[in-house]
Amino acid sequence: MAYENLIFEVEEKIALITMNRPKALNALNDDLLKDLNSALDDVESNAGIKGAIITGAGKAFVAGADISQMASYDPEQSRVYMTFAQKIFNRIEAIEKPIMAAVNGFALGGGNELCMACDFRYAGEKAIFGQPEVNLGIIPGFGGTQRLPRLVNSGVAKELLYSGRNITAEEALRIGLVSKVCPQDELLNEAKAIMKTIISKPAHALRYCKVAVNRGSDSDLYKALELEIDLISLCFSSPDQKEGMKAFLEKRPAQFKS
Ligand code: CO8
Repeated sequence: MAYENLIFEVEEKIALITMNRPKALNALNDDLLKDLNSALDDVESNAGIKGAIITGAGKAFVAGADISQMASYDPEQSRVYMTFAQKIFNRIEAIEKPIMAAVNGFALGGGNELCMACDFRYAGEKAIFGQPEVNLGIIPGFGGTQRLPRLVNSGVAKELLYSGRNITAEEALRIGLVSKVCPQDELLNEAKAIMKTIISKPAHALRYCKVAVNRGSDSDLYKALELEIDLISLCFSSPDQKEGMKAFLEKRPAQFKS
């Protein structure tokens, strides 16, 4: 499918979704959000796609919600816009395939919220992160008040949310917002390399890891541990579990089917 505001490519079972509205630094207007939603349909339904990378074209990953679109909104219009964006970001967490962000530049407001909805983040050296909403007289609406304190500690999150200050890739690494900072020109290669490693693992194991972490972190510890038991029990019904353990015992590489 062709998209107007993003580029969708599939290479070696990995979808590369490049947000591509560079004249507005990939700001998330309705059209770009609709394209992203359709791209996620592809990622979810195409059995040939095992994982996805979201990145941005030009100097931005995503510079936020589209300020020119929302500047004149009334409360009801802002609710519709936020609900749509939140549904899409929630889908990134719900799709049972690994989805990472390769943050190439500005990831501000909705851009930081988009990368936080992904499973994990790599940053280029030039990436800039922040939740500058207070500077506009609003608070984050695409998940920032909830996902940021779940990823970094609550005090660090509040300092960033209250001050609206931007941080560099190095600071993002220090606070645990990203797992790796890459040389700018190597960002995509490094993202593809880790995704290639990840998708070589059995699909059911990846799926259950994602479900266990995402659902478990929103529930009480003992319920979450029960969920972990249910999911690992299910692993024992998979031929790939039999193959993985047999291969270990036979001292040879596993040949996974999924
Ligand atoms: N929305 C719309 N247009 C944008 C945005 C944006 N978020 N960011 C940049 N642009 C546009 C600029 O207006 C400019 O357009 P033009 O060339 O027509 O004037 C073009 O992109 C290039 O931008 P700059 O000239 O500003 O580029 P610089 O390199 O000088 O600066 C910055 C880059 C620092 C990223 C700067 O553009 C900036 O600060 N952008 C805004 C960042 C921001 O505040 N983002 C948060 C938005 S709010 C949000 O995401 C909350 C979501 C939930 C709320 C929903 C409520 C309904």
